[in-house]
Amino acid sequence: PKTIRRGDYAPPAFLIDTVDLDFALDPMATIVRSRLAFRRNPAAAADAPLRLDGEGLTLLEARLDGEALPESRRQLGADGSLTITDAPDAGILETSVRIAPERNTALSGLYTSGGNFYTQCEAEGFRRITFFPDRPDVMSRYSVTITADRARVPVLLSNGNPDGSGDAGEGRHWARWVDPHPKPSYLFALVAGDLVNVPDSFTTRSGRKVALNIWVRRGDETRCGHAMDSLIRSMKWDEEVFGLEYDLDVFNIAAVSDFNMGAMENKGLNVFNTKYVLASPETATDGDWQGIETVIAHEYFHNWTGNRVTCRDWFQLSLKEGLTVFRDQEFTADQGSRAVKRIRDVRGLRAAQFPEDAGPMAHPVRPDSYIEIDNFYTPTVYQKGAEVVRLLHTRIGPVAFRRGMDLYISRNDNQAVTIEDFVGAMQDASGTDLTPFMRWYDQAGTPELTVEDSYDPATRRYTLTLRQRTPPTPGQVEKQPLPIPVAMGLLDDTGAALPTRLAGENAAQPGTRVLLLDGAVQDFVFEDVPAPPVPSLLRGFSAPVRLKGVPQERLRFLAVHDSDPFVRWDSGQQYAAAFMLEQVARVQRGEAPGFAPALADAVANTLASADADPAFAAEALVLPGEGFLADQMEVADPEAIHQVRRHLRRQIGTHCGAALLATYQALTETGPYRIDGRSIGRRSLRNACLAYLAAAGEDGVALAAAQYRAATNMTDQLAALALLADAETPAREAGLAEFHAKWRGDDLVLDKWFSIQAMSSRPGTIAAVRALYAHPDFDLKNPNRARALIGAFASGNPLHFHDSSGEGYRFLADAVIALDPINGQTAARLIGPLGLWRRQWVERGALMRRELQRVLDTPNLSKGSFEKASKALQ
Ligand code: HT7
Ligand code: ZN
Repeated sequence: PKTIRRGDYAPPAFLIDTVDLDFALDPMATIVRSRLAFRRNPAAAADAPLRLDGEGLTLLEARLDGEALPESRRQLGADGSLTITDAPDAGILETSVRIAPERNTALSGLYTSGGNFYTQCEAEGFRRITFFPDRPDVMSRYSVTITADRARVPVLLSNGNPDGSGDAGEGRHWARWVDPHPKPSYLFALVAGDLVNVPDSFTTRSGRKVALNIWVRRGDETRCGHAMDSLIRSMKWDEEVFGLEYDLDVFNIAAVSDFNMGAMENKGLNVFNTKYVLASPETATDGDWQGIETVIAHEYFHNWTGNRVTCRDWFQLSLKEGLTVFRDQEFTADQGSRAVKRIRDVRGLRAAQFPEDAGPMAHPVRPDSYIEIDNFYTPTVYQKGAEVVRLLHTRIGPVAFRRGMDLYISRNDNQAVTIEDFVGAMQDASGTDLTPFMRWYDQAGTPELTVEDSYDPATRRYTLTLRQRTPPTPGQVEKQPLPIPVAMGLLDDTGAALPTRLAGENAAQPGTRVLLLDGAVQDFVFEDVPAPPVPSLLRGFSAPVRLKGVPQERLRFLAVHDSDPFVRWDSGQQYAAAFMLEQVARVQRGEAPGFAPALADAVANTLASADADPAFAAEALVLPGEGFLADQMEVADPEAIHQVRRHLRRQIGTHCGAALLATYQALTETGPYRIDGRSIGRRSLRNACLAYLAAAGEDGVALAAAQYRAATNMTDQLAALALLADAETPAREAGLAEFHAKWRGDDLVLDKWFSIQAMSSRPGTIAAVRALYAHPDFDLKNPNRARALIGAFASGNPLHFHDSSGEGYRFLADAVIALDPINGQTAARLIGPLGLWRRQWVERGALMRRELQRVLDTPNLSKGSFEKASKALQ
């Protein structure tokens, strides 16, 4: 397969001003007629032919300026494209093609799910619907007419505003949609079928009334309230915080249960995975509620960052994704606890992006090349991309950042632009030279930040030496220093904040300040420091780096005293992680893991003050995860890590049993289920206590069984069932069977049943996972179900995935090979965990490589899976 390189970008030869599409919908034979008004792009080579992308289309007819095109002037390429020779500089091209949505299991292009029609065009799905220059820098105005059987397909939706509907005879009907805003083809959408809508409305701050609709399957209407509420809050927030108003008369969201990702921001017609729309207390966990709020906000925010201002090419993907993740993170932070949100986001970044940056698929936020762009919707492009936007925000401050956003949008509205355009707007709005920050977009790998310090009592000078180093990544051996904003403060020995004055400054600053480390090593000299201070660094996680080598006693001190909640939480985590890694080393030497009374003290202190902020306390109680610990090791040892974590949980559960039980009982909910931040925090804390109690022994397991039976909401029920699924108790089989019987008819809940079992640490889990794969309710064609079992096992169960027999690896490879011909995109995304073979013992690494090779040797492998497996093996 061909490698696409960023440096090879060339402007499109032809532009398409308007697109008129006509769909005659039929599951096996949909006819798509298209009328394109094209003209030669003055910015491109004058002699380039008119080439239209296409994939799997049956061409029925092609006409140029009203005349049928002879075969001699139209060539169908081996890749499915259509090239017109001797095209005039401007004209009208009409094509008619046939496609079979029902056969489309890849879920890219036009496909059916449950008898309804849906599209997914990002990144390159539009070419599976009609012939078109399917690239984001071709922006056109669309009108769409849809015709279908009225009884089976009563609802006909597309982008933009409705523009008429009527009877088409013979039991069919039609509807027309017009989108006044130019857009790239990846934002095209069509949804049609037997759907019902939950309506609402929003009046923009300039007084325009927008009709809002969420379209779902009959029966799901009662579970859309939270999604609608999140949408309305998002619309309001974007007006208040960024001055951005919605720009159409309607905003439609359609939910579909077969979907390759979370959701899609098509102009005026977002398509969502049902997972990110449907929620009720009985069926959705607090995590699901939070996920819905995030994804609804994210897709809505794309209306300006992505849709009105879009990407010139797919290498610029983070221009829309990193920026929009930053915006959705800020939205959520403003809805509740900013500190807890930051902690959760950093936890997510470290769990997914840091390992990616340290593995074979490491790539810059703006990649240099790809084979299959679908493989680059990654934590690096999304989450690290958001961190880079946050860096800029920290560097220039919120006021200049907002000015920069205004400038970015006003300069680039209705255009397809690059990351330079975004950074350039921030630079011009702030008057700060941001050129060095471009390195964050172009250099892969997670920088390591180390600290040394010294205090001179004679001069009362305190010198902080910051050093950075970025390890080599595939294809990028030499690394440049990056500009790293380090938000920091100094504490005295009682934990009180010291004002800070750097050499050369006139006055001391109170509170947090930001140092800019922009060389490999730099000294920061503070004046008038009365005694040796404790530095608090990287407050709020001001840069996506690994802060290394902070001594344990400083971490303990900061975990208790720092004013910055992120540093308090992180210091506790780093302290625990360092201790746990020491115990892993002991286990590897054949010794028993030890126990740190300091950790039990920290848990006791957290519990004692938990009432002030239960959500924060819950975050502080959870020990660093197995993946996080593995990522700290040069060569991981999943068994030893699991053993140490389990041992420590048991020890803490035993030592702090009384306090844990008291907190657990005090948090028992009596009133109705509520979904505000405090209630969610109380449930998280209560379930964190329960997890320790269950780790400690039978009484705790019995408590989990009782909670499972008594729970009236999915959060508490699932938390208890997950603990039972890990335990040796008769309540386990009973609970799992009862849960299955109760929720068999609910796809989203049943996914949880599969995941819980896939992530169990019990012996025999691999065989259980194989049995679940053969279960009548398992459906490889449904991406949610595939991820719930295969993804949860490979990414969420390091103990069994890395079983020394290699059976876990073999299961994953078998599943990928079976899924690839059905849905290559989803198959390729599952391969990731096999790529971390360099971080495992040689014997395990060999087994992993063998399975990657088996994937690679599969005939007709999709180019996505080829890219993932081949890069993993390099
Ligand atoms: N922009 C959307 C990405 C997306 C996607 C990409 C590839 C294949 C299928 C897809 N579905 C959605 C989602 C987002 O980030 O907002
Ligand atoms: Zn997005």
